[in-house]
Amino acid sequence: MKNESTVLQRASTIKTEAYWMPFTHNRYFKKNPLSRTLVRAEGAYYTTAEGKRLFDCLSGLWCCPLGHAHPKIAEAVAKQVRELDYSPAFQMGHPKIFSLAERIVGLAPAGMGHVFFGNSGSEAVDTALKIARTRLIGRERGYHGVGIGGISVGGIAPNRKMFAPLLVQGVDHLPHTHSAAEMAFSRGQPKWGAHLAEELERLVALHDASTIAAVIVEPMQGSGGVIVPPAGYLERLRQICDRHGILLVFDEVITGFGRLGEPFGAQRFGVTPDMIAFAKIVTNGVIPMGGVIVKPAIYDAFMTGPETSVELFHGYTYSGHPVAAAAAHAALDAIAEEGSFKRARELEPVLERAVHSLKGEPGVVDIRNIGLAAAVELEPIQGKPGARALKVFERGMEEGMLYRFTGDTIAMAPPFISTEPEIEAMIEKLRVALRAAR
Ligand code: PXG
Repeated sequence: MKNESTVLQRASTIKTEAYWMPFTHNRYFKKNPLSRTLVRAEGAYYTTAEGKRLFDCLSGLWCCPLGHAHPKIAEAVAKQVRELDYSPAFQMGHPKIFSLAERIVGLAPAGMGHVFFGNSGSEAVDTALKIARTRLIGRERGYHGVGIGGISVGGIAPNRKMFAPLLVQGVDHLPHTHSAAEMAFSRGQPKWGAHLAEELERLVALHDASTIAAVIVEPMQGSGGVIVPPAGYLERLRQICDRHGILLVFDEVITGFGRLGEPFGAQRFGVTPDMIAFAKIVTNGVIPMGGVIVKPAIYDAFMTGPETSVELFHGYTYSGHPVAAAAAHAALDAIAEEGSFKRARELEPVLERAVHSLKGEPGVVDIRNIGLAAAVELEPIQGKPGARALKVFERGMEEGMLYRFTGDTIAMAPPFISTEPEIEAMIEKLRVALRAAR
């Protein structure tokens, strides 16, 4: 294809120096950029600047499970750009964002009422925290984006350490729920660990409930390495929050819109929070969008004062962007037409069976899974944390697989459009890469 070779040629002349890459080892990347420069995407596959096809094992960064270049979404975006490309977010509205909010409330667990929009998970989280106001309780190993609020309630040490003086005051953390001794290689929800929710009682005793506004947790910790909530844990958190009048916020940036086979983790686990932060899959990753779904009581609490006064001094230029709204409508249409949530549920046991077959492979110390998400944790090479996972990642690309690695954990969250043989191949290639990286 002439077109294809032009794209590849153009990519091969890229100068990489000016771009400061996010969450990336810039210097290492820039030594050999072409193998990791993507020029095309279609369905469940990327093509690199070297012309190599890669299976998209993490659905982009958890956000593109309906497949790339989805014709419906592409068309909706193109049409929207011509019809209404931008509409001021403050004091103005447009039809698609009102209908989208209604649609998202319809997908959320019963009892939710309103949606506030931003453009990312980080903005969604910071919005939820601003709605709750202080004091805030997060959790160890939690990832809530990179806003000052998000890193303050987050529990991933390197993300906090660099910005320690900027962290929000008066935040405390629940312990994370992972225990290698109690739950290594468990499938789905571990049986051990519900009691860890009682730590919230300890924090309430320490600070007094009247000083605590909200607890924020990911129903399943994604970036922390697919840490699955112990059976009964989220239920207990809900009970304790209810007992003390504390808001429970679910950060569903990863788990929202089907990753766990239900619209939200809330439905998968049968626990309804007071606010849900979402992003990513809402537009299939095509246009940035995020937001917060809140219960009516929360919205109503702000609707006081003169009718002409602004109730919440918060918002973004691109809150509820029309093109993002069009992409979200098309993504939700596609989800409904293609039965994506059901498909994710069907593939869950395929992924579970396949990924747990890696037990016993070199360096594998734990395997975790739920929904269409799985992680394989590796024993770090002595004195070189992250080096083993990097080797696996690089070998994976040679094998045609784009895995995600952070630290020494390999994460996978394949597209909902994956076939069973593709999921099996993703795991068999990982086996090859693990054996090569010993
Ligand atoms: N909350 C959660 C639970 C997330 O997973 C964010 C907030 C922030 O979203 P934005 O859109 O601001 O990036 C996230 C983001 C990974 C990975 O490999 C995860 C995320 C982003 C990039 C990589 O696990 N999650």
